[in-house]
Amino acid sequence: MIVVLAGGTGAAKFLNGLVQVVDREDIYVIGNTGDDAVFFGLHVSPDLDTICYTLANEVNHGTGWGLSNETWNAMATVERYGGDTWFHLGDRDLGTHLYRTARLREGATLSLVTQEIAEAWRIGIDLVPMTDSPVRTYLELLDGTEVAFQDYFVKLRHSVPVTAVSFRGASKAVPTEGILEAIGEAEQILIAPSNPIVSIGPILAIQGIRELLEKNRDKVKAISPIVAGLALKGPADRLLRELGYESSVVGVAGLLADVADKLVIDEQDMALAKSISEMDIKPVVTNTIMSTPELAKNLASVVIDC
Ligand code: FO1
Repeated sequence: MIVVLAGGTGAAKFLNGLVQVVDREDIYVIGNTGDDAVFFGLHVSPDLDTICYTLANEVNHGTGWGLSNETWNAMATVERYGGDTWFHLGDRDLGTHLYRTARLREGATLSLVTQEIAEAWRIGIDLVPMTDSPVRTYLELLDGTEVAFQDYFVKLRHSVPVTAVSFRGASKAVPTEGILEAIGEAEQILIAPSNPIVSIGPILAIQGIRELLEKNRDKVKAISPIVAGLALKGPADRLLRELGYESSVVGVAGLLADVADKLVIDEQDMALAKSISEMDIKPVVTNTIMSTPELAKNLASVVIDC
């Protein structure tokens, strides 16, 4: 079994490559829920939904999140009333949040509801939230205020400097049932090319997960989401710098060296391979830009075989 720690769009693209080289039933994805938020009373799990929609080939390719062939009539009505519409929930996507919220209210766990949603989309992999407990990523801004992840990422367009990141609830959260066993049994554990601070960080903050990865470090391979010092999408490069890390594959290696034996980096970062190997993590150099499903497949096969 291949266990994958995954955030949002970058992880989803990588998984779309992985399912072309590994049988879907052998893939077990631990998804970040620190981005989760409630809008209009509805529980939204963006990273879980992005993975689900992408593997169902139903994701909106323009944005990398939400559903294709979307309409925005419900939001237009909210707009008419002057309601908050900065977080865009399409009419098709709303169905997911209506169902998830109703099931949670009936007492179902997030992991059970996620399994029902994944099965309904026939994605064929195990998609498991990192915990069934509430964990929320907060970012502290220069003026000392703390904002929830979506307020930072969408409302503020992640255009504000960050001084600290915290995962509220993580210290009390236990891993979803089955996660620790899956990590223990896995032939390989992959850390997807997601933001190491706000997408992978929350997963590693759940009791027992980081420790178990350290114990199984020889099976862990990470793919850098940073190429030539930049994030391909989102604020990973700025967050690294703002939180005192180098915005480079060396910075990513510093963050993940305790839990990963290998770090897959792009050819553009070939010159940094030596510095990485001096950090006790083995560099694997290949093309990591997944601009087509074919390239995602190539990356996945390099990762599996290295
Ligand atoms: N990202 C945006 O930049 N703007 C949005 O309006 C937005 C809405 C949205 C709705 C559902 C969903 O599953 C994801 C959505 N995202 C949106 C992406 C979301 O912010 C994710 O957390 C990021 O992709 C980071 O993983």
